[in-house]
Amino acid sequence: MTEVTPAVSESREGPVAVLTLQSGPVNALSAALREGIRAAVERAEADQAVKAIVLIGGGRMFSAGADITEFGKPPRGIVLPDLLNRIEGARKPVIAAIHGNALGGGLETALACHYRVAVPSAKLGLPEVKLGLLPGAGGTQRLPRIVGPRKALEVIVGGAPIGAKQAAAMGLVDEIAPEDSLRAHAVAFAERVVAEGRPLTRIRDREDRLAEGRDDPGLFDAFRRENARRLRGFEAPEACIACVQAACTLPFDQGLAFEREQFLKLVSGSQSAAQRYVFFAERQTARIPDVPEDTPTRPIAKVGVIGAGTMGGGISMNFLNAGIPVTIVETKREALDRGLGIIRSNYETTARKGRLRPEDVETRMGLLTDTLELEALKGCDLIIEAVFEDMGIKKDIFSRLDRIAKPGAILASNTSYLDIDEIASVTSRPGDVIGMHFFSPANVMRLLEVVRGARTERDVIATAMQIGRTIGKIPVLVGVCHGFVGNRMLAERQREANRLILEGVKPWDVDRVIYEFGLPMGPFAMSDLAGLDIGWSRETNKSESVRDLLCERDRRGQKTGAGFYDYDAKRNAMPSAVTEEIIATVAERQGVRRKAASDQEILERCLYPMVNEGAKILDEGKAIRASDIDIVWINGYGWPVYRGGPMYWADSIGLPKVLERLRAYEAEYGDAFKPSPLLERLAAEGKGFKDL
Ligand code: 3H9
Repeated sequence: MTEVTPAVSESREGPVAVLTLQSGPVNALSAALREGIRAAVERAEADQAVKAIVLIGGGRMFSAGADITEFGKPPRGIVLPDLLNRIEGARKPVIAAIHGNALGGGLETALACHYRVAVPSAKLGLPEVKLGLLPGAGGTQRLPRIVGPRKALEVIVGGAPIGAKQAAAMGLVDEIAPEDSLRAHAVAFAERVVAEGRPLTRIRDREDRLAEGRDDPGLFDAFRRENARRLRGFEAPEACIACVQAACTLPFDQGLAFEREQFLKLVSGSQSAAQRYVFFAERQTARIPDVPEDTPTRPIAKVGVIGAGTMGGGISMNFLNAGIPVTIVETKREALDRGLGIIRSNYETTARKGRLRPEDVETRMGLLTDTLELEALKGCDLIIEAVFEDMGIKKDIFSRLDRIAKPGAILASNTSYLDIDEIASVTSRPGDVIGMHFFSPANVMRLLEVVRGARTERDVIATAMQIGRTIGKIPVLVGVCHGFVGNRMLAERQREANRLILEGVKPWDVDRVIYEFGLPMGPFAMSDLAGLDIGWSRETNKSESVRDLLCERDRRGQKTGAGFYDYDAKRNAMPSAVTEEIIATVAERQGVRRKAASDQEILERCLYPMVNEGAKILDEGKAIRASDIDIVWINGYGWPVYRGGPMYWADSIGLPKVLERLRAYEAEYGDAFKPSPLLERLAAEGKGFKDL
């Protein structure tokens, strides 16, 4: 007989039954845990000697909520809403004792209790919206009854957790317990409730805080308007808002029923499936088959950054934000001063917006040393080169670094395209060389492509991945190839977008289709933002492409007030007749046949080659798994998370269909659309990238 560890352990402290949740690393509310709680609560209720019940989490936290792996499977055991109604209806006071996290169903469980105590470091939140869901166990009905609908909207639609002290200020937590004695404090609290004969406060019975929403029903539409841009394309936020609104208009039980109906709709929909996939995919990126989790890492106490331009400055800020000192090197004083000025003004802007304390601006700037001497990097544990994309310059820097850097220092390049192995070849320590490709703006974008060279040591890889996480990035390991994963796939889209406009599709129509699909902007708006003259110069100009001709006319993108689009003083983009004329000229010179394309064709021709390239990347082993590619696109390029990334999206369409369209375009346009052997094979076997 196998022994089953009970999901809930029961103990007694005088008249108080203490029920400790013990289920995996995060106390996810699986069927076993739900049943365990129900049984333990019922036993405690039936026991005459028990006067109050404390629910507390064993291990790291109270609970991270519903077990996400159960969604999409047939329901087992008591459902969470019923369990929580059962707890709320208990005839003895139930007290939630919270440490670590109380998230989603975890917080909903606490809300069903009659009282809540928490340690100061605890985090409380309803992050369901990030999984394409809504709090489906009473959260949308109970939270507004305790904090008011306005705050409830922020917490539920925002999805960000709040600290225990803030939660106490909102009335969500009744008492703050000392950090190291939660259990004893919660038991004492329970004893006091019993001794004083305090009532069983059931949130369901509270109406007072709902007045805010009843007196001002316009607040919901105002919230919708204020957040429209951020929430574009997502289904869950609107459902969350509708539920909070329902809390103000319907009796509690009807509100619960409405919430349940909305939850079931979302949980069976495609957006939540994609967002749940992304949740696990993000965690997968840390798993590298030949670099196990216990691989030793090198300590990183001091970082050097070469180049104080936009990238170098942004990269430095990440480390300063994490309290790691940075030495930043430039070749010219003016460039260095300009770079430092931008870093400072970025911090000051953040402080003005109230997102950074003014004294922290100085603390962070105080961690930054500026210098014109590369030798100053000799004490650094990690040196990141972020200079112009030129192999000659990079090789020169790395051969000098080889002489300067201390033994064991990690030498990283922020190159977006160049061959890390060639860069490493000029050093006597190629095992210490790695790519760390940040995305612009480097202090904001969460993606970090960690580029593994042929000879990069495993502990160097482990260290780069770990330091990436320390500075708040999502590091994804990729292999050496032109443009790595992200830019290599982007190049496919860019090429096809350019072909489309030569055929007569307007750039703004290509951009519109991509934007409506859910990306933040289309290829031409993106080019204008980045600057059309990256890698272009008047001297080497061949006047062959649309870009060449735009640059010749000084239409170099947003910064010059014109590029593919015309821009007004507020940088609003407007279609441009000049661009249309330039495109027509180039198309005629190149003899491109003009033809119309439907929105569907625009979408397929821009995105299917990316998927195809992703398949080649997998086939060549340049990405470990398809979901890593999805994480690159979501976090580096703003691929809509509710579509799960390009590879997941292709799976959801069905690879046979993608293959069929690629073949059709191949017949018309040639090799650019030639399906990759991997895609052919998976389609033939009726499989998807998810099955690799
Ligand atoms: C919900 O509650 C719906 C209800 O309203 C309605 C129901 C009717 N389930 O992240 P970590 C796994 S929806 C299953 O590395 P950390 C995770 O995959 C839920 N598994 O730890 C990982 O597994 P592995 C709303 C989960 O310390 C391991 O646990 N709640 C769940 O960096 C450790 O996780 C949320 O959205 C889960 N709920 O971060 C919260 N949570 O070791 C989701 C985690 O195999 N969770 N796992 O890779 C989190 O945000 C973070 O896990 C947390 C801890 C901040 C709690």
